[in-house]
Amino acid sequence: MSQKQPAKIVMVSNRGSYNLQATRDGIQVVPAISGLVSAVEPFLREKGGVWVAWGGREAPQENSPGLRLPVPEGNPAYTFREVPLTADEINLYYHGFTNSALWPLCHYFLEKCRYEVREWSAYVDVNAKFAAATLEEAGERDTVWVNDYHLALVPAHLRHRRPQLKQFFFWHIPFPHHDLLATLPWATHILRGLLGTDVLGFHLQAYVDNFLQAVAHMLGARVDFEAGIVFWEQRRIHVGAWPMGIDYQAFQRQAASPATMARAQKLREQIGVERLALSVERLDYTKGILERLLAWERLLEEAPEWRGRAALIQVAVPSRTAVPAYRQLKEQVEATVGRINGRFSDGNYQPVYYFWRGLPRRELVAYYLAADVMLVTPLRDGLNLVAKEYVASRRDQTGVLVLSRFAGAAQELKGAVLVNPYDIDGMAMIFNTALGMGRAEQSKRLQLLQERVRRHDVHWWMNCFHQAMAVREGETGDVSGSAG
Ligand code: GDG
Repeated sequence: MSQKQPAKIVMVSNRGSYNLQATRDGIQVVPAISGLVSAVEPFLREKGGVWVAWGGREAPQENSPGLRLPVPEGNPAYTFREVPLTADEINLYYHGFTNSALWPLCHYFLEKCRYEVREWSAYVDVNAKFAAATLEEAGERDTVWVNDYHLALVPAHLRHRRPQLKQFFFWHIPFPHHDLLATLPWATHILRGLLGTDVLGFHLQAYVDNFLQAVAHMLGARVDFEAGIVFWEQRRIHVGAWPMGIDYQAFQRQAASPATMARAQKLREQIGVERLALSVERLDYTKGILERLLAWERLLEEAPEWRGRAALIQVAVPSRTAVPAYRQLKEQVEATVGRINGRFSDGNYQPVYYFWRGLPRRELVAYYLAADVMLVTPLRDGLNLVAKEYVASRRDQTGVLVLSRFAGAAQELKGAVLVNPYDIDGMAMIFNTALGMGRAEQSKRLQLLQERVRRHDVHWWMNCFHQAMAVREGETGDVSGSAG
């Protein structure tokens, strides 16, 4: 890569802005949906750069080099660089170590963790593969931005191979206390891997604190807890909390579109109840879907006045279907939905509408608009963007956000009604309150929520990243504390 080219961003994440699907007519490039993509893609479109990611398909051969594609098709603005994974790697690294060890561990589901050396080895190899592809794409002056628990070893690889490369790492899920982290036989490798970066970002100060304590206790690293700095191998690593924001104005615009409003109206007419509740998430055991359904059932038992008058739409987006825990959860959720509908359906009334599919973005916003109450009740969640998206879509400032106290977003979203998703009776009571909340209180709460989500939007979040990197370059700013 030429030194004369302007510095660019090289994004690195397990799944990127596109998925590659092998069809009979060749490779189809399909835009991917995720909070990270919504946050960062517009920036890459504007400034150019490279996105290094697994395209979600099985590599055609053992040593496939990986496609390099100008994207978006028709109006290319940046490059998508594929890191091809073999069937074994997908199985051991992705379904295995990342989703059956790190994911449950970081979400405090110790009983779901499986620690297998074969899966760990695959994780090590795949991280090396990502690092090699990144080094092929990054010039000396570029900034590399690595994402999430799939790629914790990449920073150390990059530091070793190219010490001067500017690096930022964002960890999107909770970071557990070191007592829990210590159950992972390779925990110190994960910590050392992350310390290869210059700046390390989390959503919450609590995750920052857990990380700092972990490196102090488990690696014996010197840490300035106050300033959020780790002193490691003659370098300073800045660690900070920057809760991710959404594109607030884009949701407001979408919600104002006549087509979206008409769709929301139609949806309400079709369901035909006085009060509509909604939940949208990947079908994941961390999201508390089963517990929420049980609380909905309890509500209908204990507050029979809602029978015939309130319905819940549960959108469960298929996710990690190759992992047994996810398949098992799907069966449990579907059996529970069936039982509740069997017990309480009457004439045209159905208490739960369940969809096992993702919705197109436009449709999603119509659902947000149709819902009087949004139930976001994960058992544990790094942040949760859906809660923010609901808030941003409610232009008329009605609607109630019911939010788990174990979602990172609960720290910021002060107007939400907080629940403990482990307490089924308590949750049912709060659903009752939320369904019956008067307009004046709804509006007071939503104003507070919108103010926060509007100010701390995706532009604010990207700016935090720029400031943090500026400090790394010794220019200006303050990365030491929490910006949240
Ligand atoms: C991880 C962390 C953290 C969902 N269903 C549909 C759909 N979505 C979009 C939402 C939102 C995104 O996917 C989901 O983001 P969340 O934050 O809610 O949850 P995770 O997927 O678990 O994300 C989480 C996040 O990373 C960011 O750091 O907040 O804690 O677990 O943007 O809109 N989009 C469409 N149809 C759907 O049916 N179009």
